[in-house]
Amino acid sequence: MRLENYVGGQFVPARSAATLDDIGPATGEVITTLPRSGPEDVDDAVRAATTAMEGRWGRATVAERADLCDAIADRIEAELDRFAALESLDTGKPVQLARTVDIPRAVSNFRFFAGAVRHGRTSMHEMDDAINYTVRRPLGVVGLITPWNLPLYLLSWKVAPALATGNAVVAKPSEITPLTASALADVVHRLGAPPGAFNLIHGLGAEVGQAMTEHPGIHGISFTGGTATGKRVGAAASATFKKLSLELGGKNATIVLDDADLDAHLATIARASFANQGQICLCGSRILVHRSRHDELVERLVAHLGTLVVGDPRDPATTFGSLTSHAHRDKVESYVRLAREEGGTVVYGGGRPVLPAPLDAGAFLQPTLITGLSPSCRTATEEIFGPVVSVHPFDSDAEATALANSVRYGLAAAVFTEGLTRAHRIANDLQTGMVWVNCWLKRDLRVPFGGVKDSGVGREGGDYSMGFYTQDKNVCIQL
Ligand code: NAD
Ligand code: 6OD
Repeated sequence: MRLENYVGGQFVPARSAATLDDIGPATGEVITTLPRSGPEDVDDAVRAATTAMEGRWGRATVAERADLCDAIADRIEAELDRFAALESLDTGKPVQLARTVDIPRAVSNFRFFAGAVRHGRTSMHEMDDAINYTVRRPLGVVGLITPWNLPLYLLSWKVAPALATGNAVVAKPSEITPLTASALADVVHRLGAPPGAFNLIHGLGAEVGQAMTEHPGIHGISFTGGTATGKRVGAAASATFKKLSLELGGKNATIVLDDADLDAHLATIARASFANQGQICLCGSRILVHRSRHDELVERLVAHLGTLVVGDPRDPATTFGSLTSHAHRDKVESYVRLAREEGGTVVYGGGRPVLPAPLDAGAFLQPTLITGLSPSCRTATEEIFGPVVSVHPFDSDAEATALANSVRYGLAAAVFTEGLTRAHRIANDLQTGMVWVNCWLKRDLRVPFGGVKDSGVGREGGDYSMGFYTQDKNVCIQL
């Protein structure tokens, strides 16, 4: 199996014929190769997308666009096992997680935006002597750049609204996890979508992503990834006045108040910390807990972590897989060392699990819980993006909020309390784009998704995505 780009309805190698290896992180073995594309391949894709907008795809009706999204959803759903196996192989995540979260969510993304565009509304503003009506038109050619942690989930979160609203897409998935993006291109191809409506270019961020953000033929960029990369994307995209959506990093707080019902919520607190091996931008990598509940929470979390099944991602019984690359594990491990230097006590994990061959060569790291760190130390304030979570006591709701707000990021937070008034007050005072109360990652696809501070610019989801991928035109008629 060799992956190829998908340009103008054809599967093609990079013009240079250069390739990159795709490594399966659970074993370190090469799974396949992918094109190491360059600016010339991006040019080809933009040309194909522009031609599509000038041709059949640009004239597609709302019903045709919605039907295409529904058909993509149906195909992915019908091939759930294949997609889940590919996602697990590429990322090291448990296949069961891919089967129950990643792939079903990709299906929902396509179905949701098919429905959204079918039921879309525009506005009319009446004056005494004139009427204004506002129409929504696609942006044109949009560039979609995505990370490795939830490959198809996040790619489809962008492709679905972009196609539903009538844009032509140039997509660039992470070079670390290209498999399901290629499987999506295969589905689009088999469905006979108009050539050039969906184009896929594989390759490195600095080579393909950078060329996309600089390309004058791309009218908008939706980027999900790290904050440092987001800065580069923003700077490059501004030179050609591209519309921009940036979903970036986080250092989210899970706040456990003195009245939290741990019997009801312990499993959610653990999931918020360690789901997908802690590699979800929304994971609560800092647990702030009222001092009166600190020891109880730590003890119960340690017991819970002991029940996780670390091992072969292909095994349906596995609940904790490998990290997505060896380089990333090196980075996460460096934070465990740093935490020890900063005076932390590792109360669970901290090392590599002992696993049989070939998993012994995989990028595994135990779920790791650390106490005793200052909330202002590097471990507690920098994004680690892995299964390393620190626990910090506080004495008042005001202190919890201040600690939560003390970092440069502002993506999400979760609050656990039985007190409704306290929950409202804390939710109001938190400097984040999203707050969950007594739950985590509960998703209604209509609500705004995005962060403040260094966690990004703009919102995606529901009307926010429909607005991002379109431009409004007002027509004023004198009566
Ligand atoms: P990354 O920033 O390294 O890469 C993301 C994507 O950008 C990849 O496709 C990469 O190839 C590309 N890229 C790299 N350099 C580029 C450049 N100069 N120009 C254009 N594109 C470039 O991020 P990652 O390591 O793949 O993912 C982890 C990061 O993503 C974490 O910081 C995490 O918090 C963040 N993330 C955020 C969200 C969110 O919704 N806020 C969701 C998932 C991940
Ligand atoms: O749920 C979503 O819509 C979303 N964008 C999740 C992002 C998760 C980050 O890793």
